[in-house]
Amino acid sequence: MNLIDETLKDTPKIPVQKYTPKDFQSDQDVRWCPGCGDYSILAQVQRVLPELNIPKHDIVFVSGIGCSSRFPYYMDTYGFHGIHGRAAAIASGLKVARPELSVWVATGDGDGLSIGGNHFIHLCRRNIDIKIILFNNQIYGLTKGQYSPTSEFGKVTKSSPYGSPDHPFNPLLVALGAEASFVARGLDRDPKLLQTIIRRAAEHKGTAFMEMYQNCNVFNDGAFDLFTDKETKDDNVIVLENGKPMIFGKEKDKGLKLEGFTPVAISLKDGKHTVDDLIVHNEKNTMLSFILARMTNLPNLPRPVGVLYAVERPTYEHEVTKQIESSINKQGIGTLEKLLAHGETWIIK
Ligand SMILES: Cc1ncc(C[n+]2csc(CCOP(=O)(O)OP(=O)(O)O)c2C)c(N)n1
Ligand code: SF4
Repeated sequence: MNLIDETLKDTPKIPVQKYTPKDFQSDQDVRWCPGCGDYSILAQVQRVLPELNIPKHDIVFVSGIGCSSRFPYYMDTYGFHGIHGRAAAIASGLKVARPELSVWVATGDGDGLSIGGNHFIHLCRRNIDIKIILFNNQIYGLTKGQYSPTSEFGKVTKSSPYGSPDHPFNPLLVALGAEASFVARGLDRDPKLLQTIIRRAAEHKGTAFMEMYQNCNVFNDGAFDLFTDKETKDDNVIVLENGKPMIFGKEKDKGLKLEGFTPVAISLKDGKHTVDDLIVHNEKNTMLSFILARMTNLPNLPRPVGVLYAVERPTYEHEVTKQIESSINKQGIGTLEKLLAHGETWIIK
């Protein structure tokens, strides 16, 4: 017994024509502020999707509420603009009911980690095959500049005029702690890196979490300049590549080594170190992924970007479908009446 509607099986899986990025642009005016980092992320998603050869009618973008959550309007695919914080819940229901769809979540740091934090961790834990793009601008954009769960300690905003007294969430650590099977970080001003991450996430079977640093040039301008500006980027960012030693710096003259569990930045020109001393990136190493994610909060270390972690494990929808199919094979298709009258029942007199 197959749970997927038999009629859907006839839906052609191969697009009739080869798509181009333009095919994924909707007829809606994009209403983000000029210069907003959201544009770049949208453009890279539209660039990568044609490569995936998934028919447009099998793709769904689900969002909550926020500037970034306007994303589904701008994609010429199916979409669902949900309610604040509930994109993960809506997308989970959709993917479990229709496992053949390619389901994506577009969410903000407020939407996904504050009001939606609980749904987010359970989506990661269950490993439902959903791609999550978290637009992290470290601020509430749509509601005009209140501090968010990723805003830094001491941040002065409209809702924290004397500085935020909150310790911020580290989205990568939250996702890893909830056991997401794919965890990556991208930068809005690095289109190539974004494309690599989006492509890898799309190919991953399981919950793929992508934190995207996104500049809100109206309410939190320059939050990530150190990591995106041409002048400072190379010395402050380390681009992770699986199987490669961790080298960074404008002149590729710096590296990362481990002293116990502590990552340390070293010079490759000091005569004391060679490439052999450096950490070799391994996307399947759980401990290493935590060490890399934790570097976000440590001073004097470059910010890791790229794919931190990618492992295969069974998806929730696969397990659920298997269980239902095996029950139906054993017991036949049930009815609501049979279910209500089954097992322990009482007659109240
Ligand atoms: C239940 C509920 N609470 C609060 C709001 C107000 N609200 C709308 S968007 C938003 C935060 C958006 O920030 P973020 O998710 O970081 O997205 P951004 O706008 O920065 O892309 C809030 C608090 C709401 N719409 N619904
Ligand atoms: S308020 Fe900020 S996040 Fe929202 S559209 Fe404008 S620049 Fe982008």
